[in-house]
Amino acid sequence: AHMKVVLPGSYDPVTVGHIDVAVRAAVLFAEVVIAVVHNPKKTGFFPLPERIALIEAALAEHPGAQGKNIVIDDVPGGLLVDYCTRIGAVAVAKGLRGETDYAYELPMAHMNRHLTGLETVFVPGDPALAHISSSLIREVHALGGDIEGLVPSAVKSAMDAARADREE
Ligand code: COD
Repeated sequence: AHMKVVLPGSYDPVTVGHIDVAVRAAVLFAEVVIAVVHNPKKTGFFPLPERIALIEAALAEHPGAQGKNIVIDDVPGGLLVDYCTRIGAVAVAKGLRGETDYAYELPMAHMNRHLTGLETVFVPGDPALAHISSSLIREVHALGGDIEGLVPSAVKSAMDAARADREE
């Protein structure tokens, strides 16, 4: 069977931590769907189409992603489990940076299994990348800190351009 896994997130913006987890998941599953979830309550930093374009650029520039079956899709709203049913995914995969991620993710894993029987697979992230989150990237960048190496180069360029626009 062609086992498909969904890697959901906000990806605002995508980081090298996200890409590392996607590449690991691609070793386990025939297809990895990076699913950009639209949260109507959040006005994100990047609009959805740009988040998707930046993930595409990130995959193109990451040597480990070459030849792997990693695709990108958007989840327009509604329950993640319903999206997974619609596309025929067997599981959701979540990257874990540490205990805090686990504590946050476990109830969601239980709830998703309660709702439709959808399973969750936890993928331990690279400990060298455990300090990287989209929210800290946005904060450090906004305050003038260096995010080189923490995000794909396309993301750094796009964030620098967004800041230059704001300062104009
Ligand atoms: N190393 C390892 N893993 C990482 C790293 C890193 N450096 N950085 C991020 N990750 C993992 C996170 O642990 C997370 O699992 C994933 O990457 C995505 O992270 P974000 O920050 O882009 O996305 P979130 O946390 O905002 O995404 C939350 C969801 C959108 C997945 C969640 O809210 C959801 O499923 N919403 C859909 C609506 C729904 O069904 N709700 C009910 C859920 S029970």
